[in-house]
Amino acid sequence: MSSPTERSLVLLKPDAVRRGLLGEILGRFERKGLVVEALELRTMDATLADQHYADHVEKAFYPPLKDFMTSGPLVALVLAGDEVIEVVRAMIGSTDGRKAAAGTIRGDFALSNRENLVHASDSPESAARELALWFPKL
Ligand code: 3AN
Repeated sequence: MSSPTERSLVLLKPDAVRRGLLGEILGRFERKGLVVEALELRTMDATLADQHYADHVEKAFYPPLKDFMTSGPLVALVLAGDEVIEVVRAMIGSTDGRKAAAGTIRGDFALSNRENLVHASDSPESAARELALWFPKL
């Protein structure tokens, strides 16, 4: 018996929208074989930012991160597929785009540890929390 398909909450951040990289990034996920189950262009407000980044609100890097994440529209996605959480994390690369491996999305297109193009759930627990926050009706 196959296990139920896993889901991940993925955000194509405001820098991805501004830089015209939506097609490039979404295309990589599609070519990998992942399925887009929901997709929405929306702007994060302060309340949603504080909820989404609940683990980071006390950190020094949070105020500029919040400013950036609320600075313009982003694309919120639900991606589904076998082991999608781990697969997408590997595809986006490490947090700091300057250190992310070539071939990853951040490694190929980001030169910052704040404006790093993509957010993706990092565990089944964070995926469940983030999916409920962004797509409560799904
Ligand atoms: P990731 O997105 O790789 O899971 P987290 O969860 O550690 O990284 O951090 C959440 C977000 O906070 C990152 N995507 C990045 O935009 C920002 N961030 C993390 N660490 C720093 C830092 N040292 N300076 C600035 N921004 C940071």
